[in-house]
Amino acid sequence: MTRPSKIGAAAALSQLTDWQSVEGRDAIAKTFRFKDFNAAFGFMTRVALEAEKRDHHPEWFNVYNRVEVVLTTHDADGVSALDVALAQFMDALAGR
Ligand code: H2B
Repeated sequence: MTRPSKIGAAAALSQLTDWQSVEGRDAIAKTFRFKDFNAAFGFMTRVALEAEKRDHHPEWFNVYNRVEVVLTTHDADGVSALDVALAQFMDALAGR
C-alpha cells in the first residue's frame, strides 16, 4: 500500500482547530472531553472502526471521560495527510 509523504505538524495544524504540536516528535495532539466514560468509549469505538477501514491508527490514552489523542504516520516518520483526515473525522464525530 502506498503511504502518503510527510507534510509535518505545522502544515497539519494550519488546517485544524485546537490541535497542538507534540514536544520532541513530529506529531499532533488533542484532548477530547466527554460527558462520561460511556460517551468517551463510544467515540473511541467509532474511531477504532474507521481507523481499521483507513489502516491508519491513533495513539491514545483514556481516563474516564477524557481521551488524549496523538496522531502521526509511523510509515512516514511524521505527520501526513492521513493524520489531518483522521483528525477531521474525530472533530466531526465529537462535534468540535
Ligand atoms: N497507523 C499510523 N498512525 N501510522 C502508520 O504508519 C500506520 C498505521 N501504518 N496503521 C499501518 C497501520 C501499517 O503498519 C500496516 C502494516 O499497514
